[in-house]
Amino acid sequence: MLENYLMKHFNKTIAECTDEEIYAALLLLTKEKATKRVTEKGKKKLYYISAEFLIGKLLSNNLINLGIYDAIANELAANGKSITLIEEVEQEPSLGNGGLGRLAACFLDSIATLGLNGDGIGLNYHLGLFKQVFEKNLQKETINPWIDDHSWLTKRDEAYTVEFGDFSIKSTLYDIAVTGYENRTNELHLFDIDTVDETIVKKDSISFDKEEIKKNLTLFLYPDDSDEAGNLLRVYQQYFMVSNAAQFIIAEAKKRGSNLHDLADYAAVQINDTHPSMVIPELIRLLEKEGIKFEEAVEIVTNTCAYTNHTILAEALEKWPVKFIKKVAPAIVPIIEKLNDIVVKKYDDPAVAIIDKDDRIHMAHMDIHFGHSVNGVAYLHTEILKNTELNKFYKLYPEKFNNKTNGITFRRWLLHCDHDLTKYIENHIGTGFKNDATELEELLNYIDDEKSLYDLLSVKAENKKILKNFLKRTDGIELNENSIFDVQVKRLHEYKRQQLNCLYAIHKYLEIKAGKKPSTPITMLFGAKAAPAYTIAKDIIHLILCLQELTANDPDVAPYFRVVMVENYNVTKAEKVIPAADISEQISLASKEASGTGNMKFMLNGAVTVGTMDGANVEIAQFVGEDNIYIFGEDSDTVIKRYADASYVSKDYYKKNPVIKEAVDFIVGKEMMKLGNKENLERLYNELLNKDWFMTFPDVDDYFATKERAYKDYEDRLGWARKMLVNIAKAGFFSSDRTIEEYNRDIWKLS
Ligand code: 26V
Repeated sequence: MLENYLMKHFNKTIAECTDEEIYAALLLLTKEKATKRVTEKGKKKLYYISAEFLIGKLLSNNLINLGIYDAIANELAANGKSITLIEEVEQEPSLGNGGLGRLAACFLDSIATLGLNGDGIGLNYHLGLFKQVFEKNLQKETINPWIDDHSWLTKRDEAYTVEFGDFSIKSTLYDIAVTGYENRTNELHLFDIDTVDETIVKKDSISFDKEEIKKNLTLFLYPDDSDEAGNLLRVYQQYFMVSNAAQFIIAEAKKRGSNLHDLADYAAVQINDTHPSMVIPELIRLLEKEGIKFEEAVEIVTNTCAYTNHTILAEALEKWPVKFIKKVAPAIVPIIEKLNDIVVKKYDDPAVAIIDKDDRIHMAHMDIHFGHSVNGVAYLHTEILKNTELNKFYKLYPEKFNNKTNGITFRRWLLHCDHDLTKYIENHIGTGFKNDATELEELLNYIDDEKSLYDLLSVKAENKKILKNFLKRTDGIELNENSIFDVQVKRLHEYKRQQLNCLYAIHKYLEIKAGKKPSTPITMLFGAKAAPAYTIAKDIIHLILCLQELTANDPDVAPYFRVVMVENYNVTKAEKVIPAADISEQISLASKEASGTGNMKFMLNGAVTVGTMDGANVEIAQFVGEDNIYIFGEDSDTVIKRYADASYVSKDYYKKNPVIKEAVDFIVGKEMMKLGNKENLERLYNELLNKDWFMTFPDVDDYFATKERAYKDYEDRLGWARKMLVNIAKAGFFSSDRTIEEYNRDIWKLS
């Protein structure tokens, strides 16, 4: 297939082409095949609006979804080429940050796979999220240009005008095809402007003039918001995204036959966290311009829009000062004020108002009052929203609240990233699980079959070797493939408690120095980016990197125990790390991780979770049963109570518990001071000792003991393989196909 294509278009054989040329040809071939599939169906269409789409590289995934991966891989191999090396030519799109953006990408895959008519809408950030490099054991941010001559972006003719307070600007639209698995093709629409100027970014940094909106509007995802100009830029980005979205949605609905009074029958809008919330007043504004009265426009928009909440952390819930919106999008200010008036007249409680006494607009409040659905992203998270964080709103609108436990696409997180495990599963239960993930349960028939269990261990061992070779090449890291791979990869945030894992690393290091050697060597692997202005998060990275250096260079310790951190953790690295993991660290402070989706990816790839009863870990625990997961720590009720009565004093734990004291003191001890910076290490030490806002210390004893238990159980290889098999078998519920079926059934109602 490929050879014919190359001959026809380039007059060359596969063997004559470079990997770059083959990549370019595959890109064209895939685009052609994708556009030949069904793209429209039904009158109603979903628009999933999101500031992030962490889509990862697309070549292999598209080949799989188009059903031609094996044919192409075999054809390449027969001509002396490797699909793996060709994959490496592709740049990973830098359009997302963490779970929220990756979830959006998994959802697009499932929407298309289920044959639903639904597109994504976002922004085409030229430099996206920063690229992380390590220098002197510190994170440094550099630019991450990802758009090259061979990108998946296709420029469209459509253009809209967005009116800001101080100027108006014409947008440009780029589309990326979203290929469903053996089904239709949808689109991801990314809006941009032609005047963006990458040269305004200072050399070797990510700093730029934040006030030059025409040049910087779509440069970066999450530009630094530590000052007013940075905050304003984020508002410019958000309004640009939703104004384009609203114009696009209305134009498409009209084309499909809507008279706009019936817009809710033609469009469903999902607001992914609060970044796109201004779509509500913007749609109302446009409907009014089309001659619809304000009251009716409000009703239409309410019936069209639905909101997903992804966090209970107060600092992450957006509240924009009215004066910002007055500057950026003055046309929607009177609309937001009228919406607030409706709320204030109806409900005599300032806590549920949209505009507060300090003149700040609570974006989530607007979504809840003027959307028809509010969902959390895991059972526990939704319960906390209903009973605590958003309780006042739940009392007003119990019918709007619903849970949609997150999911992941098995195309990327099993079929693409773990070929050997996929084959293993096919050999045991056939291929039906690819369309119905719950069929994975049939693997349980092999729970007592020793050969199957040993084969599963071999798959994992092979994946560990693949990761070893990969990290040697990309990061210069030398892994011991015979060690336990104990992995924590995710954004760096205090609530995720990488610092708790670090305290364990210190404890283990000291234990080995004192002569107590583990019977199986251990590798603790981290990957995480910290937001550029998040000081303590960067201090934690500093600590991890110092521990990496300490454990690598100590001959008493290195053979038994190593701390390792991969640089610039992204989707591409995740695809190699996750299949190789033995232990999945999901150790957030209970109540704080809305769901987590990494936890699901690890489980699906046969890693066993060490985690708290938080987010979707709760559901994972229910599915696999207590023998197949390592749960530790205080539960969410206890944590919520501790916050409510402000009873937690970290120093008390430090004083009472010698294990905690020893590990915490080590952070500022002489070994660390030799490797790291006094300022960073002391700041982190003081933070833990005097604040520890995410309550690390109360969970230390249980965490350490639980990890020891997991390491001991790992030695019983057959016993461990059983746990792996149960985790894989029970992962079916966490397919994003299931999640999307629920969104469609309860919220979107597409045919
Ligand atoms: C954002 C920020 C930005 C400012 C500093 C503090 C802070 C803390 C948290 C966040 C997270 C914003 C929303 C988000 O990314 N939530 C993630 O969504 C995932 C998909 O639903 C979910 O699996 C993760 O648990 C949740 O953290």
